[in-house]
Amino acid sequence: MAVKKFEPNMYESSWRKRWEEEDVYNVDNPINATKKKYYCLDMFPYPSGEGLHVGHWRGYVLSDVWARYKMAQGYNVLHPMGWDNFGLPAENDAIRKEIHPKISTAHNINNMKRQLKEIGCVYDWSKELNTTDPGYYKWTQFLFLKMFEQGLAYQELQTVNWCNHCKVVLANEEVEGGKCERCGGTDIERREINQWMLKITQYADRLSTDLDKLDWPEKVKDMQRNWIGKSVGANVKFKVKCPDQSIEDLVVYTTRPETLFGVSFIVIAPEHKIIEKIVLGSKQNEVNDYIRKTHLLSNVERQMNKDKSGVFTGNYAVNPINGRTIPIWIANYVLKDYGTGAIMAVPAHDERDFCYAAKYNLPIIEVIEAKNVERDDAGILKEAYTGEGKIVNSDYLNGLDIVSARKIVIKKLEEMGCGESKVNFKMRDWIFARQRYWGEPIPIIHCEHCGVVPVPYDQLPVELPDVESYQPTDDGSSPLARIEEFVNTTCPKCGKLAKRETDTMPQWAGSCWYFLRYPDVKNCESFASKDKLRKWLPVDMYVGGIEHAVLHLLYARFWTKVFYDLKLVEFDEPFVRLFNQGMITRDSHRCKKCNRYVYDNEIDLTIPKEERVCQTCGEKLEINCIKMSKSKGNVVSPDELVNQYGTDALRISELFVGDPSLDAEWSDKGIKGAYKLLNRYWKFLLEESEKKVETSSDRAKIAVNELIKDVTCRIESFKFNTAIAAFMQFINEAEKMSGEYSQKELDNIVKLFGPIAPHFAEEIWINHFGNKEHVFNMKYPIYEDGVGDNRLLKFPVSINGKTKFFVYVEQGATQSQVEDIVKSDDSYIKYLQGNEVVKIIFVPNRQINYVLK
Ligand code: ANZ
Ligand code: ZN
Repeated sequence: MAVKKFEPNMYESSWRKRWEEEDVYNVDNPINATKKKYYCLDMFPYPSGEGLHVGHWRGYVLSDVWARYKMAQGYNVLHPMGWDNFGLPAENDAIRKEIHPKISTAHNINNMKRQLKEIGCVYDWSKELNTTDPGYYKWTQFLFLKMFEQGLAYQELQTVNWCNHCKVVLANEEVEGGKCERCGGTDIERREINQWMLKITQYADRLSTDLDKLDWPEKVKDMQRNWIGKSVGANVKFKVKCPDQSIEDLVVYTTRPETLFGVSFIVIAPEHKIIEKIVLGSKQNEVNDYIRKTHLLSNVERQMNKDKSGVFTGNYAVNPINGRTIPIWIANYVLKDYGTGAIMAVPAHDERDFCYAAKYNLPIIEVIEAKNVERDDAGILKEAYTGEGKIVNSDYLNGLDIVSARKIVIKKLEEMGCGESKVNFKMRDWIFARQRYWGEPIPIIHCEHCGVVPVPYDQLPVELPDVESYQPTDDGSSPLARIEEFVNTTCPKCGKLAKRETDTMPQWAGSCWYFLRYPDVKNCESFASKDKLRKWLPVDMYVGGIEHAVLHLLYARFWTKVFYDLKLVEFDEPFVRLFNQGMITRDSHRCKKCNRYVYDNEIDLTIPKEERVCQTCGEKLEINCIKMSKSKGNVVSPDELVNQYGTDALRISELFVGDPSLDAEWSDKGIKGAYKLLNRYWKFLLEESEKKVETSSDRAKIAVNELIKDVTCRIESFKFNTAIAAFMQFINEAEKMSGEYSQKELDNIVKLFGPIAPHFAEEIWINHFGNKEHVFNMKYPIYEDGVGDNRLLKFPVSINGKTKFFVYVEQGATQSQVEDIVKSDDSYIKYLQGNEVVKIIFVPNRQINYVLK
């Protein structure tokens, strides 16, 4: 019986067309009304002009398999897509090509949308959104004003990182080793400007502790915890007598108050205000010199600086716990913005303090008994001891452990009015402004009489005006500052002439709340209706790369918490579950001499790696397997692969390339294997169906039932690669049992394919099996206990310890019975015939293992 040939290109695009026409993925479609909701979200893409490569595909395929699997479980799945369209890349790109960002990004979106549609995802395009659409950023501005009203948005003079090449202030995370990460090399200059800030620090504690309630990878939670940097300790007050005889309080922050008896000096940051008052006259010149020198260094250099230089102020402070006087030093290893900008140095138990004490010959007082350590002849530690131990040399604390001593010291300090427990955070407030064109205008008006006035809500959006030159200005102000019609306005309070804020919001703004908008994208009355928010949020599954582990995810959590406090939303965490997909890597070729990456079309990939040379200069190429990226010349485009093998084959090879959570090296062989696999199933399913078998054999029932179990539990645990492996293994057994499958078993196999190869499953389901309903609206098959003859077992046959195939044997079968069945199996010829068997290990009802010579 000849069945129709497997030709995916004959049906894949027409299925996509039909799904779109029928609007099957629209969650508001009445057929979905009674189902439970499930919100599956991909991280917001930025529409770059480069188009998608197979590395991008992976993330989209992974989340689509999950979304389709949830649909097959009976959920109404919202899987939306949109464009994070503002920001520097779009702006720089547009400047380079001399096209207005509006036009170039629209072009990019069209291209990317076409490419995304080829993946066959269940995106509900009726919910598409774009952050540069005034109907969207109206609400970004609205939410900004809500924060402004709460005092969470404020202006402050900031020393900023300025890149003279990009003409832009950089966030700290955009600075790498003192250089601009955007243009990859310009030295950063420090400038003072008045910046809009968001007070994320007010939420630091909740952002840190609420991580505990999230079903996120531990790694990401740790990265956020470290970023927030919650530190529990105490502030301790030391008295200082100034040269003018007045007494000043010098407050230090310490996480180790139990070491207070071991303090041998104090160190303050060179910027500390108290310096003006406490330095002795004789030391003044030396101190001034030192401070001038540190100011020449950037913050980055100061932190990298291994040399613990410093200067003595000539003055002393009094330790409140024992009245001892200790010298006060100034050194740049103490940061001005952390804690109180002053520390109590305990060289015996802190490495930095130890180095400093060693260098300047300051005393080292051991207060935690150090065991098994090196000491000099006088018994002094040779390095800082940071471990556990009993307290020593500390009067009434002696003999206590660290934790109890800490409690006692804090209590004592509080009684004396000399200190208190204190929590600090490393995280700083968020600079929320850019002096650039392509962003949401900050909806603020500056009035000479009334000061900073918010634009009234009914005047939103403040639209981004069209400009002729969107190039940044040399003096650092936004290009908007040049447009008089935009800048000049009247004050909403007093009606007099006033000026608009010309800074725009940073790249991150639009993605801080987009997940709230998707369910209700067209709402003009509010950023989203209460009903829709209640129905759809929070997001059940968020899928994206680990590169967003900190900033985007932290910012989105922060905004959500603010809106929760304002009763704008009813949940305080936006993403219940998070999945980070690994990246696709591939060999990149680089010529050191020409200092450039060499593209595939300039290399003969069939010759061995060691022999590949640069065509321009003949130099041997440096080959590294790194993240796929256009700039590294190692991308593989999906377009040709889809043309040749079809979307489903590419989907399967993306899934099979490795554990979804880990990086994986791309191999062009994968797609051939995937195509073959689909081809085999195609033939098998169509041929078996034509046989019209009434009831399946027991072993066929068991085999399909086992496949259901393997595939579902592997999808559940996000191990999609092993789910594909289950399909591969099954077909080997299945072909041997030809003629034993009824339609019911075949139907289940097709349904299992639904989330993975949706076009393939739909084509067979409807056009060959004659069903009317879409396959993705069918319930996913469920593993059943006690299928088939209860006495029949699916029995693994191993060769040298590795399972190679399965046979079906009766419960309790003896070794010789099993051996006979193995001999009669088709796979016997392939694996065993003609080989010398040294030993057979048989475990009744479990397995048989042939050890070959
Ligand atoms: C005494 C002490 C003894 C300390 C000891 C450590 C070990 P985290 O966990 O990072 O919060 N410190 C405080 N403010 C600082 C500043 N502005 N710049 C540099 N260092 C600062 O660490 C807090 C500890 O770092 C504090 O505890 C303080 O040194 C130092 F055996 O105080 B400790
Ligand atoms: Zn006014």
